[in-house]
Amino acid sequence: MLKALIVIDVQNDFCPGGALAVPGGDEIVAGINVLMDGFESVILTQDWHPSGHSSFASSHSGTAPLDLIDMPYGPQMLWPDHCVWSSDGAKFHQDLNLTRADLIIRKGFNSEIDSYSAFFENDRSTPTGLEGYLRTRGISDLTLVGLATDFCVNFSAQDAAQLGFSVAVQQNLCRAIDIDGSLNVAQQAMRAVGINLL
Ligand code: VGL
Ligand code: ZN
Repeated sequence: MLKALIVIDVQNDFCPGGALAVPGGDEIVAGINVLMDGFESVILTQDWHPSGHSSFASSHSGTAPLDLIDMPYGPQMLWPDHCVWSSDGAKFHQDLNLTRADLIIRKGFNSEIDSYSAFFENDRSTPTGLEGYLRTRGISDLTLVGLATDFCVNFSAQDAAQLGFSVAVQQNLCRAIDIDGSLNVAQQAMRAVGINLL
């Protein structure tokens, strides 16, 4: 039984000063680096959007960040432009230890579909390939940390649990966007599918 640490989206745009800054996003970096030592495998995710991505409010006339729009796959929250391919904002926080990463998985690169989860895009059916990577390596236990607790960590953790992985979220090494109680909703949903909230 192999254990992996999955570090979600610890990128400049989600840290203070970034385009979609999560409060305290930079505070978790040192603790994540220390936690890496306890895992056989470390996997990083990187939100990675082409410019003009359909999740950006700037791509739709008459909309603002945090508006909800109807996409072919369902409702989608709009965001400021963030984590655009090769921008500084898309880079990992400069203090994050990249050396231990076995795999860096990028998501959200499909212009027409956002991807909060590290497993499936927001149409809930297009796979990123992470499930196959984990299964073929015999990794069954996942601990998730990173940004943001209520979006990408939440969606990734729920998908992992639904796929049958044993999942924990180490909350002190996560930070939330928390829009209209979204953190509380996410915590309830994660508990309901058997995720261990540490
Ligand atoms: C995220 C909104 C848009 C996240 C990514 O990493 O939680 N949130 N893109
Ligand atoms: Zn994004």
